Amino acid sequence: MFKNAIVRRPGHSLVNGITSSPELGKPDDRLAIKQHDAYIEALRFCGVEVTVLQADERFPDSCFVEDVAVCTKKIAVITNPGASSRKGEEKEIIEVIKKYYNNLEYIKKPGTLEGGDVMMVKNHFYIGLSKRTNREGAKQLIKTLGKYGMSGSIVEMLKMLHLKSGLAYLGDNVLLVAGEFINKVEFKKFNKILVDEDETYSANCIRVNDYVLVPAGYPKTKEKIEKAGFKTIVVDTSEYRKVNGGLSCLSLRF
Ligand code: CIR
Repeated sequence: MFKNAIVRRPGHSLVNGITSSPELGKPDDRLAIKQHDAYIEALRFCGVEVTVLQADERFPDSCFVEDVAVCTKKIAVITNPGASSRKGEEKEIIEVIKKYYNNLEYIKKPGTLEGGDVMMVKNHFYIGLSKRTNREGAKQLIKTLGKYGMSGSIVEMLKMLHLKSGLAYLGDNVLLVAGEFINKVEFKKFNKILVDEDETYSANCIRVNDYVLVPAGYPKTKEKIEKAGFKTIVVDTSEYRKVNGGLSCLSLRF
């Protein structure tokens, strides 16, 4: 069960967010705000208390708060983002995280890690080695988790931006999985829902209590999730997709 979520409002500078898909165009910042409102509403509908932080125009990608902390049952780990334009975002989350956690740990240089590369399955955390998260960062996280009776393991990856760009743990041993992760041995034990190639973006769903939030525009994935027995809520993230962001990136949930 998640009781809390933290989100940060998108700023006008979202148009300058990092993207590997410039062909999708720049985000419309007004529409992005409307979509953010709907996202918050969906989280609240799922029974989560949402803390809404003000936009921080200095950091175009700062609405993607998932990347700056890893929130577990026992501790929160403040990350060290691997993208140079995102360094410093992590400092801006500390104060609010301290309201919820007595124990804070930190990923330190030369380690880098972004929360989008960390997938929690109960007390185990899968950590993707992406362009943002290096082996040193992953090792630091595994060591820290170990101190608190939790565990972590490394997942090699090649193509996706973040681990959770292609994976979502939906609970009850069900894993939503796309692209390069479909045949990975480390995910063999899960009951997998395979995301069609033309809907890859929709692998970034989130289970929030009794619902799975699914991005708008991916009917095949939505149907598969519903067939597996989950209730869904559709949230439009079209403007965030333009800067490689999605449903998981937009909140910290704990
Ligand atoms: C970035 O490249 O850092 C942002 N434009 C998107 C971050 C998406 N976050 C995530 O997948 N957890």
